[in-house]
Amino acid sequence: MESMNDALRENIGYVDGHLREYLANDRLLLDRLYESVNYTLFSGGKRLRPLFCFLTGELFGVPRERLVSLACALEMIHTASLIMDDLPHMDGAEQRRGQPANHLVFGQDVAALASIGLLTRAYEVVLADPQLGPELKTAIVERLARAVGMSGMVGGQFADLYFDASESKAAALAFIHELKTASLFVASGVTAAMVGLAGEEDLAALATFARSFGVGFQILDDLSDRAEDGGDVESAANYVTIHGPEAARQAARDSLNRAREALDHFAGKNGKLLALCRLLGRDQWPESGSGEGSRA
Ligand code: GRG
Repeated sequence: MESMNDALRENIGYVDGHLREYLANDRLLLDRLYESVNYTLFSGGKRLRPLFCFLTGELFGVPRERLVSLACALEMIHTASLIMDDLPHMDGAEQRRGQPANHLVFGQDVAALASIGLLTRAYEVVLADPQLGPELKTAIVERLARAVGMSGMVGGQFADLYFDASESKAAALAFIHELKTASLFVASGVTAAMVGLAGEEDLAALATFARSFGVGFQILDDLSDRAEDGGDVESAANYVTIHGPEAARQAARDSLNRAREALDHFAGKNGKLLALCRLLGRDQWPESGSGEGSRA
């Protein structure tokens, strides 16, 4: 477990170095826009989607240097979504990672532009990457756009905002989690595998893995939000508020176990991704006796 923690830390430094290059401001008049972008981009994110991308690439022998633009693009998309999610007409959050939300520091107008600017820069850096051929780049950007748009994060956010908790809760929640959160993990894995010229079966196994990982991750995130506010803050409908923390913990466990089962397809080279699943779920069940590949 320690080694995955070390990998996480090392990964943050590696990704941050490249993100700084991609987000360097060379226009005098845009200082405040870049400040807003960089304020949230460098406020302590775990860089999980880049790591997910790199670890998936390793399955296909792709060195992370070849995945840098893609990994940074994924983090830019993620950050853009957080800035937008915090805006008053969305989640209306006042804090992000223990600091005032972007719009409270820079104003809603600048925060909205920072979000769209980052999202657009994500596509730009992939398309400008000389390491990736034109067909591959186009396919990657198409896959990223699908994960972000109406059939991905935007659709999931919409469903989350207008979700009627009294109607078919289980199906609606699963739909929201898959679109809002899991779709970017699926894209992180699938696009890295595309760089590794993965075949259809591998891509399908990866998508199954990443979808379950992402759903489990979202439920754990809702659980940790509840732990932080002690259950006092009236929060939006989610797995925890609807089904309670015990059922939520079980659902997260089930999801992460499904993710680990999907990794059986990559037996022999799936150790790091399995370790990432364990790291994610370690507060939810004891680590003792869980060898590589074992189920909680
Ligand atoms: C892409 C601009 C854009 C919009 C898409 C606003 C929106 C539409 C979607 C919001 C999706 C959202 C906020 C999902 C929550 C995902 C989640 C669990 C985030 C927390 O991820 P961590 O823990 O965060 O990886 P850190 O802080 O480590 O980066």
